[in-house]
Amino acid sequence: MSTATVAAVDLGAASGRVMLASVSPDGVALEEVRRFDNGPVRLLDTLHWDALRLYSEVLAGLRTAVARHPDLASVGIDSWAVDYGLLDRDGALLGNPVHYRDARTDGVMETVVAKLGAEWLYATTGLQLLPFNTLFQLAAAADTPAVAAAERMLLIPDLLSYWLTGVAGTEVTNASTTQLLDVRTREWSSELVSRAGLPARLLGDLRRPGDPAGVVRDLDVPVTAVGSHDTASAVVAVPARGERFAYISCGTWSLVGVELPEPVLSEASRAANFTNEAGADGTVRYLRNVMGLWVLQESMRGWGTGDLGKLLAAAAEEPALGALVDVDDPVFLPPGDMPARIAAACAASGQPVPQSPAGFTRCIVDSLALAHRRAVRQACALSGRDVDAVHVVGGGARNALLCQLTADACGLPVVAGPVEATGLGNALVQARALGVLHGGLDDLRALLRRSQELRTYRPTRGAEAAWRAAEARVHPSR
Ligand code: LRH
Repeated sequence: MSTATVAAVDLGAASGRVMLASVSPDGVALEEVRRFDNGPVRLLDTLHWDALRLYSEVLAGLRTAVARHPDLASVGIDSWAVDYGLLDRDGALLGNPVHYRDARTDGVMETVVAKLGAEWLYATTGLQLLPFNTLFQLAAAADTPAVAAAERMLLIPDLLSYWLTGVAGTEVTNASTTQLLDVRTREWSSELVSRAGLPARLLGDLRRPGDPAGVVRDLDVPVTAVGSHDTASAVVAVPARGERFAYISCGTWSLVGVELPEPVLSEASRAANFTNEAGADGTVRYLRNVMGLWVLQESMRGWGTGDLGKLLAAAAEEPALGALVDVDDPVFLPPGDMPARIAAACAASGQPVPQSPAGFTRCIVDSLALAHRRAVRQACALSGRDVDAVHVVGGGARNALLCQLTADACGLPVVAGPVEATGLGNALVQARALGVLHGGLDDLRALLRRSQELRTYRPTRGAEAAWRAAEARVHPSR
C-alpha cells in the first residue's frame, strides 16, 4: 500500500474532531469531517463529561468519513488525559465520567502524598503532582458504590474505542498519565495500587501505539491504537530535526518540555514538578503542565466574546510586561470568574489591575510566555538537553502574539505549526502500523516538514533581559 486514508478522532476539552488523513511517503493531508463542542456538564454539584454524546458525535463523524472514503483503512482515537469511565462486570458504564476540573479531588492529593511519600511516588511513577491525576480521582471515589461495583476502568479514548468495537484495552501513553504506572517498566505498579488501597482489578492489559484495537462494529473498519493521550500524538507531530528541540503543545494546556530516551527522576526534577510521561516508540515526554490558553478561554467565556483575533490585536497594543501573574497558581485551575482571580492576584502582588479585556488579555499572554520561558529553561537544565529551537504545535501555533512573546522570552526561535499536530500524530502512527510509512519518529517528522506549513518567529534582539527581570518579579526566590 503506498497511500492510505485513515480517520483520526481527537477529543479536546473544548471540542472534538473527526479528521480524514490521506497519508503516503510523500506527505499527509488532513480534512476535517466533523467538529463538535465538548465541555463540562454540571449535574448538581459535580462536573461531568457527556460521554454518550461524544460517542454519538464520533460515530456520526466516522460514518461521514466512510461515506467519503469507503476504503477507510483504520481509525485512531486520542483525547485529553487522566479521566475515565468505570464499567461493571457486564461492561455497562457506572455513572458519567467526571471532569478533571471537578472539586471532588480537593485536598485528596495532599492526603495520598502524605500516606505514600512524595519521594517514593516520584521514584515509582516519575509523574508530576497534579490534583486531578487518576490516582487522586480514584482515591477520591474509593468509597463510592460505583468503584465497589466496577470491574474495569477505561480512560476516555479507550472507553470510546470499547463502545465502537466491543474490545476493552488500555493504551500506554495515556495510562502513563494516571500516576499508576511504573515509570521504568511501563506496566501498572502493583505495589503503588495496593499501597494506595485501590482495586487492582480495574487496571487491564496495556496496548501500545500501533497495536490493533478491534474493529468498529457498525462500519467494519479496524481501530489502531495511537498515542491515545492527545499530547503524545501531538509530540509525534513536532516537525523537529534531531533531538535539540523543546516543544510546547499549546492549547487548553501548554505542555512544555523535551523528548528523552530515559526518564529524569532526580530530586531537583521532582521539586520542579516535571513529569516523565510515556511517548510513542518508548520515548519519554519530559515536561511540565503550564496552565495554558485555558486562562484566556475561561476569561472570554466570562466576557461573552468569541473573537480571539480582535482581542489579541487589542492586547498587542497594550504595554508589554505590565501586570504579570503566575499562571500555574492552582487558583486558576477551576472554571469560574477568571478575570476576578487575575485581578485579585495582581492586587495581592501590588500591581495595577488590568482595566479592560485587552489589558487582561495582555497580562495573560505575557504571563503565559513567561511560564513558557521558565518551563523550557528548567526542562533543559534538569535533563541536560541543549536546544536550538522551541516548537509550538496545536491551536496556540495560530496565536502570533503568543508565539513572538514566547520566542522573546525564551531567547530562542519559535517554529510554529502544525496547528493540527494531534490529528497528524494520530494519523501517522496508524499509517506506519498499516505499512504505508516506515522508520522512527525522525522519519515521521521529516514527512511533516515536507508537507506542513510552518512559521518561524525569531527572538527580538535585546528582549531577553526584560524577561529575565520579569521572571524575577513573578518568582523572586528562584
Ligand atoms: C491536554 C491534556 C494534558 C493533560 C490534561 C488533563 O489536552 O491531555 O496533557 O495533563 O489534558
